[in-house]
Amino acid sequence: MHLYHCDRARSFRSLWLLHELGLTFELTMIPFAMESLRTPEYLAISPLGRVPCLVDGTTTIFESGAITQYLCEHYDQRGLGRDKHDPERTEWLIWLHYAETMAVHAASLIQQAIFIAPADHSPVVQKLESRRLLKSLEVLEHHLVDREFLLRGGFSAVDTNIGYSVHIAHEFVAFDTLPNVTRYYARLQQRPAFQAAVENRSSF
Ligand SMILES: N[C@@H](CCC(=O)N[C@@H](CS)C(=O)NCC(=O)O)C(=O)O
Repeated sequence: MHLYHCDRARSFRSLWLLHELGLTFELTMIPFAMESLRTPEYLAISPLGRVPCLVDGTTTIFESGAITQYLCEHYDQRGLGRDKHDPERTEWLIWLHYAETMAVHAASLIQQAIFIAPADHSPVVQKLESRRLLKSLEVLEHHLVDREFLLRGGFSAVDTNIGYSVHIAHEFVAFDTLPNVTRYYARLQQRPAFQAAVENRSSF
């Protein structure tokens, strides 16, 4: 199995989950820049030139949510997925996709920070996206009032998707009004698989 990853990008979710599942894989780091992601070689693997992209034998998968679902359906020996008969399946799916709802706001802020020259930064976009990101975190804050992880059944793969969104949101939004999210983030940061992903490691 082979994962294509950029530092701080959504591919963090897949890298973290590969570690949580205890899988062996190869990691290709790509600089987080247009010219590195749009080479003909990479576009042949990932048609929009984005990360993550996972190649498993003859199967190529892009979209971080799809990679989470694929890994759980094919390689979950640790109970991190929820199959369609599981009572927590619907909730698992909601959080899997909510992770992207959160991430689009953070992605817009990252774009301003990385891809757009400072002279072209838009304070309006920055204010609007920060506010919408905070609103999306408030939903999580409310959900985490009586639980340690997203599902009552304990840590699951969707915590890697939402966890990345929280991890990246932390760079742009103050967490002072979010005590439950703050504790949740601290819990996630303690996981060895999270730490391995922060260090872009392919094994730990
Ligand atoms: N919905 C996709 C989004 C993928 C995506 O946009 N990834 C970003 C990194 S976080 C990327 O590759 N950006 C490069 C670009 O926009 O050119 C997913 O969840 O995988």
